[in-house]
Amino acid sequence: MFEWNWDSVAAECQNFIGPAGYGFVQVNPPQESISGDQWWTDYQAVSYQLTSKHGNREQFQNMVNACHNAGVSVIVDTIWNHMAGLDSGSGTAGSSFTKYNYPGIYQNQDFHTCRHGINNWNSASEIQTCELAGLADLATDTEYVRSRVAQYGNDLLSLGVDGLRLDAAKHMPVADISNILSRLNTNGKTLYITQEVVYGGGQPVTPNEYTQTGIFRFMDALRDAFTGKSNLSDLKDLDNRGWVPGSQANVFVANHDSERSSGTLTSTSPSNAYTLASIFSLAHPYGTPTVLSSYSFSNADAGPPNGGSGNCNQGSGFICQHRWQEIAGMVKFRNTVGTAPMTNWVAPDSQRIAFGRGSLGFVAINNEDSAWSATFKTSLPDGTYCDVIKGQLSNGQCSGSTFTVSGGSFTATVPQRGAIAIHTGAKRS
Ligand code: LAG
Ligand code: CA
Repeated sequence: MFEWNWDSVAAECQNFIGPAGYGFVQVNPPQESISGDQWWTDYQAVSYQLTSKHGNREQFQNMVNACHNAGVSVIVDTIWNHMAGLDSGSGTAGSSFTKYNYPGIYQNQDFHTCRHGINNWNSASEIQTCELAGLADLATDTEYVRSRVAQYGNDLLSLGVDGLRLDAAKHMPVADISNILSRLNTNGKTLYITQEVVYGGGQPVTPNEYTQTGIFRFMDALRDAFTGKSNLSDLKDLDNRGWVPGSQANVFVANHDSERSSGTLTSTSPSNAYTLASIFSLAHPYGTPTVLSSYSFSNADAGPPNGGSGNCNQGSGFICQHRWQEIAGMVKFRNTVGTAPMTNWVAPDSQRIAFGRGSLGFVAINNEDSAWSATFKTSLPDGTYCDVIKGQLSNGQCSGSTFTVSGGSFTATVPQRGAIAIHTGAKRS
């Protein structure tokens, strides 16, 4: 829920995120950061006080509780690699700082001695000890920094946080991250960890070194397929590409950085590409999908509309991808199919695919400019199913169209640049 404040996330957990069946909600960095209207001030940490543009400690705690009450776990974006890069300033909780001196927390000796940007991306030591975007790079190899970062992590866990996005993980050696993680008091809870390790061809720091990592090459592969640069039909098996195993992979169609970069899929991409890619990410067994929910902008630096008080009202400026029927419908599909294997794969041409997930669900994606009518073989039980791309099952009725499975097959017309999906959790009769 990119840039939604704590009060609005709390409400959305109860109003939609929980009932829709999402397992987790991921929120922005909650720690004190530099002030300013731009969204990226969050990534310039000033202290570990939970007073940010998104709310205070009490509001944060209230959000965690509200989401938990709605059955939703909470993932927090955390910044372990660096502190603010501005020469000086004061933070969202009022703390004054100068670069390399954040009073009461870190001083000069707590930062790596490389005091310039990363120039040589062929050098692991530059990537990990020099300054990403000029941000003061913490000496995560030292006892003090590790213990201080872990203290912050433990504070979040004490408030009930269930998972962490490790911002700029690529810029910290795996050994430093695992040392800090080992200091967390999880009380037996398995934390959901997703590490930001952007793949760079030929670079010495690779996602495969890290367990539990975001798969940026998944994002690129979907962009290429849905813009016709590569074959959708080549995305059948994603465990054979040298990416991390699916069980360790966090996949997404976009994140807050990619939607501000050129040549990426965004919610306004032509030919329904973003929606189709999102459907694919939720249907395919590889990885654990994240759905970005973001806001419209004309200036890439601009902070959220409505002061970050997120809502899905018409004209709010929040895009609310998490509420789109195609996406929310596929969340329930995924919850229904679980780990069932891919079955009955067909790809009659390079931009048309269909597959089942065991005997629990079936999806067809048509990335062509003409409709695709076909009879699909499936192991779903006989019956009439809601097309969850078009609507949901409520009070025994489908709000969209239906398909009828009989004797191991069903006939459907998949709209041009469209998809259909059925599953046993939305079986009408
Ligand atoms: C991330 N993952 O590893 C975040 O996903 C990404 O959004 C963060 O960059 C980055 N790492 C650092 O945490 C964002 C903006 C940057 C911004 C930075 C710090 O994309 O543009 O840099 O947050 O606020 C800004 C200015 C830079 C300046 C820097 C330091 O844009 O020009 O050098 O601040 O003052
Ligand atoms: Ca570093």
